[in-house]
Order: sequence, then C-alpha cells, then structure tokens
Amino acid sequence: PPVIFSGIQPTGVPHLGNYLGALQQWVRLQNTAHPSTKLLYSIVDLHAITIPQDPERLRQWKRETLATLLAIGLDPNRSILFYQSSVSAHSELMWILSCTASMGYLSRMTQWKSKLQLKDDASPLDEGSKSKLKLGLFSYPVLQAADILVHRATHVPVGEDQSQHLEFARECVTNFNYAYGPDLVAPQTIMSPAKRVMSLQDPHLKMSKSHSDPRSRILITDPPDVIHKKMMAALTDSINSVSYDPENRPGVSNLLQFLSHFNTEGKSAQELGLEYASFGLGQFKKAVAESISESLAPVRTKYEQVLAADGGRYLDHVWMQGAVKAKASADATMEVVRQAVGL
Ligand code: AQP
Repeated sequence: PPVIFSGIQPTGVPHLGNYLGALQQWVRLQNTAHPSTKLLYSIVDLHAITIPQDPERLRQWKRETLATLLAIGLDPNRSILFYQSSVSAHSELMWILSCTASMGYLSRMTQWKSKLQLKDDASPLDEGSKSKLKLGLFSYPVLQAADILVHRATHVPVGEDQSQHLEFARECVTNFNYAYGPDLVAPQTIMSPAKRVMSLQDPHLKMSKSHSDPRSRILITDPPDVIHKKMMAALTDSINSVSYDPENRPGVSNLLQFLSHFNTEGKSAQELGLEYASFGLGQFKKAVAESISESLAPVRTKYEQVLAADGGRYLDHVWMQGAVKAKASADATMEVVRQAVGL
C-alpha cells in the first residue's frame, strides 16, 4: 500500500505559499486516500537548525506549526503528525546515506546558496562561501532523503522548490541499493496545483517564511485587517485594470492565482482575469483580501482552539502519540537497513 510522507520546517507560522503549495494537498490526500494508505506529516525541527535559531522561539514555532496542521484539518487519528527530532532513526539513516551520497551532486544543489545569498554559480570551495557554509546546511538534503526513505514513502507531496531535493532522494536510493541491495524505495513527487506562490512584495521571488519583510507573505493565521493591509501594499504595476498575464503582469497574476485557489467553483486564474477585467487595482485587491480572509476564518478559529486546548497539553498529546507511530514505522526500515549494511 502507498505511503505518503511530507514535512514542514518550524521556522514561523506557515504562509499562503506553504498552505497552497503543500499543506492543502496534505489534507486533500488525507481525505481521499484509500484507508490502507499510510500518511506521515513531520514538523522537521532538525532542518530548522541549519540556520541559527533561538531555542525558546524554536519551541514556540514547533507548537504553532503543529497547531496549524490541526487547524487546516489534519486528523491525528488518521495522519501521523510528529516532530522529526522525536524519531532518532531519521538522523541515523542520514549518516548511513551520507556514506554513499555524492559530494559533487550536493555541491550542485542550489538551496544552500540562496540561504547564504550567494550566486547560483558559487562553489562551496570559494573562500567566502567556505567560511559561511556550515556542514549541516550543505548536507541537509541527505537528512531530507532520510526523512522520506526511513518510512519507505512512495509519494511525497511538495511545492516546486522541493523537486530538486526529491531528485536527490531518488539518487540516494540508487546509491544505497547499488552498494547494499534493493532495500530502499524510490519515492515519486506529487506536485501541488499551486506549484510556486510568489511574494507579495516581489512577484519574482517565492513567498517565504524567512524573508525579512513580513508584508511579503500572508500567514494563515493573519486576521482580516492584516490581510487587507498586506494586500493593499502588494506590488503590482501601473495599469489600473485586471488581466491574467504572468509574463508581463506577474504581481496581478499572482493575486489572480490566490483568488483561483480559493474559488469554490474551481475557476482558473484566466477565467477570473476576464471576470475582474473592469476592476481597478484597489478594488481588485480588496476583493482578493476578502476572499482570502473568508477562506481562512475557520482555520484561525480552530488554530486558537487547539493551541489553548487542555491548557496547552493537547498539542503534547498529539505529537507524542505521533512519535510512537512514526518510530514504529521507521524502526521497521532500520532493521532491514542495519542488516543490509552489516551493523
Ligand atoms: N512560495 C511557495 N510556493 C509553493 N510552495 C511552497 N512551499 C514553501 N514555499 C512555497 C512548500 O511548503 C512546504 C514546506 O516548506 P518548508 O517550510 O519546509 O520549506 P521552505 O521551502 O524552506 O519554506 P519557506 O517558507 O520558504 O521557508 P524558509 O524561508 O525558511 O526557506 C514545501 O513542500 C514547500 O515546497
């Protein structure tokens, strides 16, 4: 039977990019998958520490991320929700995989470069990058591969920014299986319909938790007045009408994408572009803000509820229960892997 695995970093409250690009798909899969399908969704705290984190703030973000997963409709009795660091097999398999993974392949991956704000053609052997680059940030795709492979995941739902990492995870399977025998399973990528949600302040950048300008993203817990303010400040262009034209009007087209993803009749961004053609940009932004606020209202209410439930202990109950199940899933794989490697 299929096994679905995906993860999110607890580096802040998830934004619309995370929601439309990944989390919404997690819920959809949960609600439509055959009952025999195993679903694991992890809050990947070990990935979060590849850049410096304040311990108290990290603990708080983990709780907020878990509360978000529950608020959007993940059911802990159906989906296994857990903190990555509570299942040590993830780290153990990472080590084993790094003994057959290729340095050259890792050097060509681009995400560590963007986190260090380096150019795409920078090499880790440049003097400047060598001193800034920590081993964990460089090798974290191996941990990500381990996250997936330790549960023998067959399918991984992610946004487009993760496709290179999934390719690398398959490469890790090939390398391991070549060395030790066909024990690991190569996962398939499930790309969400909202592949790449763009920043409100720069429609050429993806919306991201770590961008310094909070107006660049809408958090899924933002109240209506905040959503309205961020939307009115969104960067568009000087043509005071609406049309869907991603090439020439990336800002307006990004907003039409939002509207489409929340449209209950399943209208495309193109169709909505025609429908809103006569709107001025101010009036249009207001309509987009209202649509987002309305769709997120139940999520916000549930988020507050689960954070406070049982004096805050409900969340502990959820992750601990998830950890027990995830550990059982990972341990079964590790038995085979240790046997194959001779450990
Ligand atoms: N802008 C986006 N559009 C579509 N999908 C996105 N995802 C993230 N941003 C977008 C998807 O969300 C899932 C969880 O992401 P993550 O938190 O593990 O990693 P990330 O890609 O590093 O997210 P951020 O928000 O950009 O965080 P920072 O700023 O810390 O790097 C993934 O499936 C991802 O594809």
